[in-house]
Amino acid sequence: MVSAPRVALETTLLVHGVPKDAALPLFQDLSIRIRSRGAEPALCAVIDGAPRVDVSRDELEALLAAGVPKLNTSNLGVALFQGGSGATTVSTTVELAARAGIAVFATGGLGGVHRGYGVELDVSADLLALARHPVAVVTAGVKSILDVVATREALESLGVPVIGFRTDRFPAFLVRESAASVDARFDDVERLGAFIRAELARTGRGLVICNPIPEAHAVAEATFEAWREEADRAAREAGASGRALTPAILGALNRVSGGKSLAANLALVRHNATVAAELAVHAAR
Ligand code: PSU
Ligand code: MN
Repeated sequence: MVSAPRVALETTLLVHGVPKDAALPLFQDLSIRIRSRGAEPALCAVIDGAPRVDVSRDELEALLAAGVPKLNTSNLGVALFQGGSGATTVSTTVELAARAGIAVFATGGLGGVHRGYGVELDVSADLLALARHPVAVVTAGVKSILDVVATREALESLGVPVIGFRTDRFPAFLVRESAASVDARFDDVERLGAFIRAELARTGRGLVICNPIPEAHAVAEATFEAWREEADRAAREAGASGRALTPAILGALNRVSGGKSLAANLALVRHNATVAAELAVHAAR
């Protein structure tokens, strides 16, 4: 019997991106959705120095209890070498997934260029990793706590194809559209799956599949902007920087929005998992 195509999932989103009590139910929910479309979830992490793409529910529970660090491209190798454990971001999930032969990965929103570059430089390792590893990342665009237009430009500079699934606009996480556009639009899941297969084989590099947040859960841009400004201020006043900045802003956003940003975040991740599973099935044919 031929095994089902796998859909990679990341652990940073679960361990650092949502409140602790939301993580296990979210993982269960994503797993059910992925299986319902004929694929297998492949949760990625580093556990006791081993790169893993088959993390179980119990192992995730242990990672949550231990409060493991975030691993991006720069600290992955040290964790592996020293026998440590950690949660993979988009950057390290694509690395582990590619090595395991997994073609499709579902996340929430990509990391990218933080606001205020020019004053300070904070660019996510996610961007370069996409240009290096042959995995298609299904995302609701770029986290709109970032500079969305600058991030879109950076993807262009890195030569990463940015595909809109049923959209012409580059989505911005909880907001359905941004000022930026995509390289091409696909409306048919079978055709996009075939493109993913062809493009990964052709280049050996990654691509971004933009799947906007479902209309029913989307947040109006002005509303989001008001939340974001307050959350950004709170995170910076609390002294968050470097790897801690993104989780701090997401946590503050949840408080400032009275839980609405979290509900929207969960909705878009679920939607991405469903679409990713369908694409994985078609990409494998
Ligand atoms: N998208 C979400 N929630 C998250 C993240 C993305 O909806 O928590 C995580 C991903 O793991 C992404 C990381 O790779 O944030 C980016 O962090 P940084 O900006 O430090 O590279
Ligand atoms: Mn950063």
